Amino acid sequence: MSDADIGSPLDVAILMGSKSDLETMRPAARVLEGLGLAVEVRVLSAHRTPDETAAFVREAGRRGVKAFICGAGGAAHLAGAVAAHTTRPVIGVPIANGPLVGFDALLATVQMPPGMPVATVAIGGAENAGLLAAQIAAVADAALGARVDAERAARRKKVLESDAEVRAERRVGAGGPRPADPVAGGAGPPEGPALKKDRPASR
Ligand code: C2R
Repeated sequence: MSDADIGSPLDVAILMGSKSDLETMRPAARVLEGLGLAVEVRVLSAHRTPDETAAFVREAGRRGVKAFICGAGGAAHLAGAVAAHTTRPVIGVPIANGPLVGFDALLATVQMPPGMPVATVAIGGAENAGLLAAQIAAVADAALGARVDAERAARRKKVLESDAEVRAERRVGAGGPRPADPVAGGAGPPEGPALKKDRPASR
């Protein structure tokens, strides 16, 4: 095969079983592109397009893909089927879809047989899937690692800013910290009932 057949370099491939999964999966692409990774997003189904799925996994391998992210709902076999065609890391995103709102997809994605690992994130957890893929790619890329660290630091800063805002708002609203308010640094709530372990054992 010539270089021309190999295609453009690819860091992370994002697959989903249906276009109906797209809104749930968008955060994975957003996070990865924000970190400067080359991403390709495809609608490919282990059930509906098995041959095209397998062909894409092989092509992505030739293009240097570092991780696959696979989102699917219901009988979610996409991540497992992709894992069957590659030893690159596969991250599964169970999609909430249909009467079982993702519980079916969660079990189908997470319960892989030994020898075929799929790292499964939360139902609808595309953002974490993107971050995890970036962290995987960063193991061999110090510059990317620095960007991943900066992203984590930005999230920490945001939480601390929120904390400062809430504390300031409570100070303004209440005219200062109330003595019994644990959030504002007061004495905390009155003692509750004795813990179970302190009670005499029932017969
Ligand atoms: P439609 O909305 O197209 O009917 O799809 C998709 O991921 C989607 O959440 C309904 C749901 O079927 C899922 N699907 C799979 C697979 N292919 C499609 N679980 C697969 O190969 O695992």
